[in-house]
Amino acid sequence: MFTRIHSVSSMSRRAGVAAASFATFALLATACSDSKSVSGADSTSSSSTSVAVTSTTLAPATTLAPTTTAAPTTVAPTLAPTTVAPLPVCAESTAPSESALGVNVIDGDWNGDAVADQAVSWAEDSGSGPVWFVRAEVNGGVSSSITLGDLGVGFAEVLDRVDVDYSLGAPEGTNRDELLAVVGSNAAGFNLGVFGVGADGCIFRFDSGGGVPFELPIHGAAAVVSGLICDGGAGSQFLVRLEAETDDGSNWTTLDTKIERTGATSLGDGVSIPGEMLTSDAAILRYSNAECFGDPYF
Ligand SMILES: [Ca+2]
Ligand SMILES: [Ca+2]
Repeated sequence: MFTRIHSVSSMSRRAGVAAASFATFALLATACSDSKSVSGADSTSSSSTSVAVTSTTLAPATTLAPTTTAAPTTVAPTLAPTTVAPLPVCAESTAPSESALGVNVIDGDWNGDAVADQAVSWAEDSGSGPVWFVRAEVNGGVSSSITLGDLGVGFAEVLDRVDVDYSLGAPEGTNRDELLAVVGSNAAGFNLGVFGVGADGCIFRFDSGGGVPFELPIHGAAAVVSGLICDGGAGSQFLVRLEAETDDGSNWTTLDTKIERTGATSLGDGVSIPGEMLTSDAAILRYSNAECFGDPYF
């Protein structure tokens, strides 16, 4: 076909050239048109591709090996430094020696913290006679003592815990046991003393108001007797001094006196209740002894 085109007239050739040019133009136009078409097709294709990508199922993500979780480190809370109150320094803190005599020990809660404490009484041989002591040992607190000294023919012996002022519902720590002890003798019996541990943590001996040591005689003479009981009721507890006397050995007049705490370290007489008894009344025996919710101490 190309050969046949070369064999026609120049007119034809021009026409052919024209045709060729036209064809070229047409081809260019077509190419241009194709370009637009391709361009449009590309847009469409691009759009289609976008949709295709969207619908493509993604390959599952690579499963990562689980990260080992480190156990949380427990950090102990930092405690605020505890301020420990220094233990009190008491006037005396004598302890029984290895050669102590007449040692006696009782339990009680002298500081009212519901933890049992101890008290001890004993004597030390001074070379000219025994010197007696009473000591309170507070668990978690201090141990302090009182020197009773030379008691002559008498002796000291802690007997029991008592309460001279128990009150139900009293502020915590204020219901403290007091301790009852023999602190000497009298012509017909023993003298009792009452001790306690004060707010300062040290032992003290109750006085009768003027610095004179408070003493309760337990006395069993023929016509005059005296004793002590612990009593209480309605959430209270206290000591009661019992006294009785007789003129004929058969009829007794009695006096029950409540002992009240009249100060931080003092005891005094409160209300008294008079009465009468016969020697044949079993209860008269209480008037010459001491007991606190149990068997008589003597
Ligand atoms: Ca205690
Ligand atoms: Ca008390």
